[in-house]
Amino acid sequence: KTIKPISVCTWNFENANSKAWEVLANGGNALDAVEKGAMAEEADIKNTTVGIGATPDRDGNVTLDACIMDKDGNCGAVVYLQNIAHPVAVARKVMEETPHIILAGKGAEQFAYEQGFKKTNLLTEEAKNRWLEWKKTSKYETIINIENHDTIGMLTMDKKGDIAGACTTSGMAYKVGGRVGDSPIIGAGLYVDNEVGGATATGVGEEVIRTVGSFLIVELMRQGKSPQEACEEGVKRIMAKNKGREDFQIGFLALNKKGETGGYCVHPGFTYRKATSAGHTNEQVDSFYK
Ligand code: SD4
Repeated sequence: KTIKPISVCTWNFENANSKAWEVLANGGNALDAVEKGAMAEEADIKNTTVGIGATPDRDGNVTLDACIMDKDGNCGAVVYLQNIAHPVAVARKVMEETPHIILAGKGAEQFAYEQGFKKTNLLTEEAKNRWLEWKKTSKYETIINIENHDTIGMLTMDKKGDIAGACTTSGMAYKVGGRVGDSPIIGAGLYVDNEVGGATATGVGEEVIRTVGSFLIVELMRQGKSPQEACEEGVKRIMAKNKGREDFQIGFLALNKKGETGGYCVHPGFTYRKATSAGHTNEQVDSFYK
């Protein structure tokens, strides 16, 4: 049976997903594909939720969260990382070069310098001006599908049929200083089990952490659900804890060993990008609220 490589990521991140696909199409492995794909998004100054150009916390500090997970269940993460443009690459170094899984804040930053990463100012003039404007009212609310919702979660399967995943973000815009979301938390924002598949999340991380969302979705697939059914159940679990609440978005994306994908979200608007040898597409995702 021939295995068909595939790359998917949250939202319509064409460049990032094309980058990951390029790695796979050239015979590269799933881990390199997710790292290179996620790094392409981190480098994009226009994305205000990932890497350079990201929106700061309410004190004006850009703090980044990222994680990565490979086919053997190895994983690495950085949380509350400042001044480093490629947190996903640092997360990979944590996985490969230390006996640990998560490094935080100053320690993560110091480790990054030791690994050869350069100090970079992540706060662009545009982001700073938007923050100064925000400070006039200091109203903390998330605008569904617009603000706070451009985290990239990426899942790939290579020609050997191995799966890897990565997730990288600056988290919620104008978050409280020190806040860490779901994205770098293994099992919440990302989970991969090479026997079953992988899942990743975007949206209000607090809700994803409460249900250990990505781990839940992988476990549901292990029990026989399709990626689509598993993502629907994941969102339903969250909504069961938030009866009647309509003020937040969550999007889940999943991939199984057959190369099947699925996604589901709370509100219409979440999409994912998919690349296979058949082409590159934007996939619309069904939602809990219509
Ligand atoms: C977080 N889940 O920090 C992230 C935010 C996000 O698109 O997904 N933004 O809670």
